[in-house]
Amino acid sequence: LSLPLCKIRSLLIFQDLTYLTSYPSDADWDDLWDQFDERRYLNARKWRVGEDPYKLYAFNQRESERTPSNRAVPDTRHSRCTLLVYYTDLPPTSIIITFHNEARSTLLRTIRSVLNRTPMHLIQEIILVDDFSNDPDDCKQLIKLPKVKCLRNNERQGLVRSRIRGADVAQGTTLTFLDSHCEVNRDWLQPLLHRIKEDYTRVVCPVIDIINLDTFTYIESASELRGGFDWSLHFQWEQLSPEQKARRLDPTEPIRTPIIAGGLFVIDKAWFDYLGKYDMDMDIWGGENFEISFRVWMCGGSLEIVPCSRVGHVFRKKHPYVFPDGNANTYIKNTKRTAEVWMDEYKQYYYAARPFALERPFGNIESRLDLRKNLRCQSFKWYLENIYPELSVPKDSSIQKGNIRQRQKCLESQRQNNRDAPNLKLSPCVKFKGKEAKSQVRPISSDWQLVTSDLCLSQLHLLPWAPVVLGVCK
Ligand SMILES: [Mn+2]
Repeated sequence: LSLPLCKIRSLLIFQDLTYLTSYPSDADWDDLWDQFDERRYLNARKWRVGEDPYKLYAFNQRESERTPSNRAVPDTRHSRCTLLVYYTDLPPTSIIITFHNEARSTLLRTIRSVLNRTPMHLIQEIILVDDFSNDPDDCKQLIKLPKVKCLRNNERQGLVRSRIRGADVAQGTTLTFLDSHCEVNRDWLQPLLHRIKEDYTRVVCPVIDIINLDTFTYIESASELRGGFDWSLHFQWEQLSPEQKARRLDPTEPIRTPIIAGGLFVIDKAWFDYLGKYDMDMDIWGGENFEISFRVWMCGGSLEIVPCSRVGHVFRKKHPYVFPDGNANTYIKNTKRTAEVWMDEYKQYYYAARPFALERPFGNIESRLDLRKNLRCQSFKWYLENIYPELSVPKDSSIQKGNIRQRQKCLESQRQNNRDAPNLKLSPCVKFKGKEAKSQVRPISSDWQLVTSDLCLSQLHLLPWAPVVLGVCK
């Protein structure tokens, strides 16, 4: 027997089955569901013939509504996962689901999959945080379901402040954050809570399976992936290196990840509070996963993906909702706050990759800098050396800022309303107090390249009056 000690202990405790009494009987379940009129809830906001089924949610609303809320999903775990035994005295968790104008069918299926595939004694509560959706009933009507609570924001707060609101009222000792268009798979929660019971500083994620946005088919995703990113703070899934793969003798073993995708994870509540929750000044969506990932690693915790825990998620190609400040601006504000607080001298590479961020406002970060100091967190250099050595530091570290000049004129960026990329044009060079005007400054590397990462000077169309912009290189 090569089982670790904790697993042997679990095997012994497993004889005690008294905890099973906390499951409602089948009849009790039927009663609970009867109190909730599912068909009425769904019909009230159903897709209607003639409407574009992708219009509201950027996934196929019609197909989602045709998919039963209690459908079975394929068990996508490695077969060896079924042999693992977990602590039987795991503490119940508070599941926090925030949403803004989510489709009722996907929201309900998320909750129902949780209720169907989680031992009831492990659910302290399911806290829905409705981030000011148009219809308050999307959330309110769901409190008829067992364990479900509903909080509603009086104005749009975004993911971060909504999650904090849910976390602050949570009564469980752990917090389980879920997206509002998921389906949890069999025994998804136990392996996650088990890892935290062993070590409360672990922040753990399931493997995220794919729910197809057109057909709603549940598809197994590769399990030997981890989270990575580039200097523009763009998240990407990465294959484990051949060496890392060779070291993995047990496919059920958790994978340490430099960064989490952010939508789905479990964290000890006291640890979450101690580490400073989230950065309250981040808006709507995006970038918060970098901030919490750097903070967890640099301040004494760890991040891991647990292959025996599987949760399906509808991946979309675009956001179905409005960013009041523009999608790119919000992402830049959030990632700029992250870079300024956590990346030390390495933030120069972030700015080199996202030169627009240099000009963007990002609010006050003093309290986050204080937090970092009080927690005595490691440097970003330490993070790079120990947690993410695969991220290569650009050799050319000397990025200068300067203007691009033709005789007396300088290349100048001109911001337009509701546009992510500003126009560029030649204007008379301007100086304020001996310094170049901000709109005329561009980052330039030591070999005189205009540093724009994946952006190139381009024209929107080929007509002679087409404006010059910084656009994606083709
Ligand atoms: Mn999502």
